[in-house]
Amino acid sequence: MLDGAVPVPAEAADRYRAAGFWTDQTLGSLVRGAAAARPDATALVDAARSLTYTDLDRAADDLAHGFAALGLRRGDRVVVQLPSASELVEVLVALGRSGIVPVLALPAHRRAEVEYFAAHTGAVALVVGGVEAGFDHAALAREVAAAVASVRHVVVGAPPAAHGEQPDAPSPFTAHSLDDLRRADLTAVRGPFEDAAHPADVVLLQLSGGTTGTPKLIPRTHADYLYSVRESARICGLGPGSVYLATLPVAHNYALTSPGVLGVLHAGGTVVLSPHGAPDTAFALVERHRVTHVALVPPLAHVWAASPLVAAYDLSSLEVLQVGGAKLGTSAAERLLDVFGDTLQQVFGMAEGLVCYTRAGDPREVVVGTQGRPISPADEVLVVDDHDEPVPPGHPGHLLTRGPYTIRGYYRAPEHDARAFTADGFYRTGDLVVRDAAGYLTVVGRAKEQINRGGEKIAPAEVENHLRAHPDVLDASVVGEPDEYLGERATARVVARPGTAAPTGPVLRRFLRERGIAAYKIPDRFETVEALATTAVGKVDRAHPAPAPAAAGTEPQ
Ligand code: J2J
Repeated sequence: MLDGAVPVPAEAADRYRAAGFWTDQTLGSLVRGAAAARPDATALVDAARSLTYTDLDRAADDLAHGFAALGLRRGDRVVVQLPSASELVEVLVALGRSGIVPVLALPAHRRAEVEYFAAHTGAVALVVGGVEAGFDHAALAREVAAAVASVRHVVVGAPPAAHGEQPDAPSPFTAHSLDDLRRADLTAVRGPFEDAAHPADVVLLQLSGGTTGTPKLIPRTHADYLYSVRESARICGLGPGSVYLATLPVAHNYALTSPGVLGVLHAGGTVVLSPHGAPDTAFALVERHRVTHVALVPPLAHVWAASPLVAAYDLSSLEVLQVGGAKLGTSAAERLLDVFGDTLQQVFGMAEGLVCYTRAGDPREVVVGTQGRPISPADEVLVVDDHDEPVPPGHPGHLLTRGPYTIRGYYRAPEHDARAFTADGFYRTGDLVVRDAAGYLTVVGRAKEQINRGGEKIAPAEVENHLRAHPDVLDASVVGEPDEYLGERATARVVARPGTAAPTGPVLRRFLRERGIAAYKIPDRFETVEALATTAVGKVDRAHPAPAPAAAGTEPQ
């Protein structure tokens, strides 16, 4: 197994194999079955093109040969930051065949995150898009490659304007385009790629929502990941006739696996990739492609339910409208049922593993009021008090879980693991839930230091570290506050260094952007305070707004 990943104990692994949960399937083999069975069926549609299963299968082989020609091998890490388009899927399947391990950066990530992912994993290559939404990812990749010694190659997707230009010589890395990798002149070897990956290998490194100063990476194996994908596809009723509209970033675990793009490819259906989920674009795609399944986060679901365009398009093909990533309130759930009929499915999942779904046929009050029940009969769920003692059904407690697709540890993070997992391997999700007698979970709160901004997760400690780097900032805390649309938004409380004026919101916003953090992590509001509130044990108190004397001033948005 990949050095730095924590294996499942042999006894449990044997059980999962014996039960048929873990099979020999790998990500690379996922598409081969469908390509053989239905070669001309459409696998992927994006704004630029449409690929059959045969096209996708061949593209993955060509790219796998190309990565091999660059000298990349099974177990190597590469940071992948591509937009949600067909190339991302081709690259993931190709890497899945090679056994090369992608770190799935989101399109929103910037220098601080991408550089950290590359350095922490010792990545040998970066695979990135060109200019997307006004941001030059290729230029960012070149900067990161120059700064991180392990990076030898930068591979750029859709050729950027500067494609072919090499950075000022001498350069420690070489630049290529994905088209170079597909081309026969790079490698004489063509045709099917002999899969190098083993089912027990790490298939990819997912990003944790995070609670700490540095993001944590999640090593998932082919066997565990694909078990959750196959079961998710079954639970969500996917088949060859299914059409899934991907409106969320496909690199995110939800849109990739619950059942997401991989679930659809497993089932032999069609994935329609949209750059975003705004009703005008998304509804037109639903109508045109007769979309059956779509995954939303609550803020987007609110926009869909409130959109006057609902009446302007034929949305009658929709069978399953998933909402997950953050808590969906009961009145919002009722409204979705009113507008979209009996299509709502709640999804409560985490990139670390456990995923819960409400099921087709569940009573209305279950679909409205709960976040579903786990995928697997082997998912072990404990709801405990602050001393890890179980609470009775119907009482709130901390959710701990262990099972056939939940990690036993983060990548290269043993100290954090000691806190995030119990001694017997249960993951401490940080979520507060109530479990009913039938095993359905309702999320009632959160004990972890994380802000869930409409499904996008922010680790306050990470943003606070960046704020403290400002020369005029003595201290800072970032807290979540209720927001009608997003569920939560982030507010930064900033203490100025003595003798300096506190930097204003716009100044800090620019400062954070220049530090190279993703835009969604930049606080929505900034407040100046004289000191941060502390708890009885001297830790920063995020639950209470300000100490006495009260806030010294509030910066406008
Ligand atoms: C309340 N909180 C939720 C929900 C996630 C499927 C769906 C979502 C994710 C995901 C995922 C929630 N109600 N319905 O990976 O495969 C919060 C919890 C959880 C954290 C995980 C998937 N659905 N959450 O959101 O790794 O706090 O995964 O622990 O990004 O999101 O975040 P993440």
